[in-house]
Amino acid sequence: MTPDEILQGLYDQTLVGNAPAVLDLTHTGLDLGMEPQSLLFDALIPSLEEVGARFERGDFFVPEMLIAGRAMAGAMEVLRPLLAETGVQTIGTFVMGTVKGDVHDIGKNLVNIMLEGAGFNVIDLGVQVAPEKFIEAINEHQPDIVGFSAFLTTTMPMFKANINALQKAGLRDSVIVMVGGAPVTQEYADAVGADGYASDASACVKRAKDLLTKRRSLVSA
Ligand code: B12
Repeated sequence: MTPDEILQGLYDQTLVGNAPAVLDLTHTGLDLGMEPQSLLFDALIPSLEEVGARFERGDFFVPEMLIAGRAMAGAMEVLRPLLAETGVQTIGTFVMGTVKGDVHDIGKNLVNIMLEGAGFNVIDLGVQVAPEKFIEAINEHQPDIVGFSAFLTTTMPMFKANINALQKAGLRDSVIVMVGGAPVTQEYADAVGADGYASDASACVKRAKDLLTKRRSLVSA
């Protein structure tokens, strides 16, 4: 198989939720020397975007979204250690979770992988994380940054609820708040009072590092 055939196959098989084929193609691509990033950004993610577009048009329903998501998640398990491969020292601690009421975790998991690859110690609280659970984790792990992920317009208001909970617990000034997820925008992040937003995993890493550097230079000044 050629690299182009692998990418096309990954795209097509993710679209129809054929998890075993996606896994096979992932392994074949890697055996051929293809970059894990290419498998992810040139095939798997575009395919899930198409799944979302079809769902929106009414051509796909929840079961199709679910099996496509599962097929992608299987490939991610193989790609995870390769994407996160790093020799760098820990540069900070990042507590991450998908907000209460929301079960989407593929985007969050991808962000986690990239953060780990960049040297962050990531504590993943999973999905449907209630404000109290974020507070508990912040008290326990004293992270530099907390990240809230939301993929539904109906769960995005949990950002504000989480930030209010941080304020109430007296923790708002001790942790940088980042938000993200498919429907989130910079304007929305600003409106809820988050410190940072990023539209994708690599932008998140860059923004996280910038925010951390800024915070540390303020503290030491
Ligand atoms: C797969 C999927 C599912 C799967 C989730 C599986 C899983 N384990 O995650 C299942 C089937 C469970 C599901 C369920 C539902 N879904 Co859904 N789902 C999707 C789909 C197709 C893909 C999402 C995805 O994983 N994308 C891939 C990743 C890589 O996306 P990404 O946005 O590029 O991620 C990047 C950024 O968001 C960012 N990021 C993410 N998190 C964070 C956090 C921080 C801090 C930062 C800085 C950045 C950041 O970095 C990521 C990596 O680069 C989307 C369509 C879409 N295009 O998004 C719909 C979509 C999100 N779902 C949608 C809907 C409506 C639902 C349901 C309500 C359907 C229903 N009627 O039941 C339920 C809700 C369940 C719930 N309570 O959460 C809608 C949301 C519409 C809206 N605006 O609210 C979408 C947009 C589909 C659509 N076009 O209508 N879904």
